[in-house]
Amino acid sequence: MNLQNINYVNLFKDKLDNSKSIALMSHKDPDGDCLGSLLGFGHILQTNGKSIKMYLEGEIPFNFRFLPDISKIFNKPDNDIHDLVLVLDCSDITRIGSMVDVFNNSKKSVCIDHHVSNDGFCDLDIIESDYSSTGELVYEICKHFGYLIDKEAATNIYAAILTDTGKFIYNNTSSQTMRNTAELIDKGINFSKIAENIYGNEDKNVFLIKNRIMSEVEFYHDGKVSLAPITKAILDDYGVSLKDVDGIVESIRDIEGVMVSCVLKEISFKNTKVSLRSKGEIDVSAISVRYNGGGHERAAGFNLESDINESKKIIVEQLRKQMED
Ligand SMILES: [Mn+2]
Repeated sequence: MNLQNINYVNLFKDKLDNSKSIALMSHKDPDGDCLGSLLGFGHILQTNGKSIKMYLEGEIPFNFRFLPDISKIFNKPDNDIHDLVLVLDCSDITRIGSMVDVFNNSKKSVCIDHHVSNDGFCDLDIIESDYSSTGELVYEICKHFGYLIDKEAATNIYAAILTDTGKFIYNNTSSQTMRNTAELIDKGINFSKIAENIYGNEDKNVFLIKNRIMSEVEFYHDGKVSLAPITKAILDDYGVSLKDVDGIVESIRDIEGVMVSCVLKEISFKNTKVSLRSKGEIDVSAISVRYNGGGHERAAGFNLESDINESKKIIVEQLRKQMED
């Protein structure tokens, strides 16, 4: 247990103990941590005698539909009034989308999150940015409360940690993450099956378009920059949507000699989304702040009010300047 601020965690326990009905929600466009922390916490509370209801806006990605309790998630807001709402893995309230109605109808709110940028929008905000994932934070809190954590809950928590640590390789993976993960394995989870479900189920057209885009990767500045544009035309060719095509910017970063990778996504005629990844020597957030974007040294993103070809010129030039500094 290394939760820095044990006081507020105990305040949280009082709120839980004094609540009969609890709503849980996480962010729209769900990912592994969003789903794993939501389902894991929901399951633990239910196992420990609480009445809960889970809410989430947006379609559940195909590869996460194996998660225990997934069918118990409500994807539309309702008029139910809850004593307490728990918001997981959301750095600001806009992330819950239309579930804001359920949030507003709840008597008390608690946020549990690991994003540094969290703006503290609940009555009690438990924000611990040292944690690999919201799932891991939820796990430690529940352990601290002495809640029973069974195999189904552990499966969900494991999925959260696995995905938010990039399969335990990002530097948010701590030795404590590994100890927590070992405890989850001891609860009997089938960790290789979990990984197979999440990572071994890519849609065929998504697989094909990614390979096509990567085969046309462009290199600049003596091979120090790799760049891949994703146009609307190519998405139409393969019948996939932009949100399905992720991971390319990481793949083209992992090439020998490349210091920064860039993916350009054509949102509309004068709107291009830029994603940058760095191996660490070049600070890509220095570029994104110039365009009102966010991120950190190794991963940053922003939008340009230019078409995709113009955006390419701007980025290649910005990266040249950044490398000369
Ligand atoms: Mn997360």
